[in-house]
Amino acid sequence: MALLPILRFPDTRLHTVAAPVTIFDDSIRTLVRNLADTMYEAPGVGLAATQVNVHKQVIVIDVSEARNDLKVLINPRLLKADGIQFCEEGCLSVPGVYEEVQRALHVQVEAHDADGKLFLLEAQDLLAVCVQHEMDHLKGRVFVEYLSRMKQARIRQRIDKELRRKAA
Ligand code: GNR
Ligand code: NI
Repeated sequence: MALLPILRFPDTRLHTVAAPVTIFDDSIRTLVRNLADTMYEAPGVGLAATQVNVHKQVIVIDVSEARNDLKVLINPRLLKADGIQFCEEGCLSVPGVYEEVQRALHVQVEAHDADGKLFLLEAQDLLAVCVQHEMDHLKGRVFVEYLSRMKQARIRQRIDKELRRKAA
């Protein structure tokens, strides 16, 4: 089992735009397995390759209670988004921060699985939130960027203070 280190906000590498996967080979399947191991170990309900400094369009998600429903989304494409929901989001790249974010209630996404097979995913509620949160990571976007300037400033202050405390 390989656990990968997760980049922490405000690391600028989190703003890198991920490239599409062009070849579905063993290296992609290994990346998917390592992402899943890292997500389950964290624990989190999703993880994007961007968060482990691999800038390819690869996402793993598991929102199931039993942690046995892994979804792998490679080169995801949003086909439809409708409705509105508010969810208290967290992010493994911004530990300790939980804030309400507005998202589409329902999304339809087309993606490839680890073997390169194209599939359609219809998602709502938490799964839809997670899909949108992870697809944002692939575009270099972190959920705190949706918050007010004031909330972002407070988060940065808190992180700076914590870093200074660790350095002291
Ligand atoms: O573990 C996670 N929980 C979560 C909760 C609400 C909305 C989104 C998420 S995703 C997050 C894991 C993560 O950082 N994925 O990028
Ligand atoms: Ni995240």
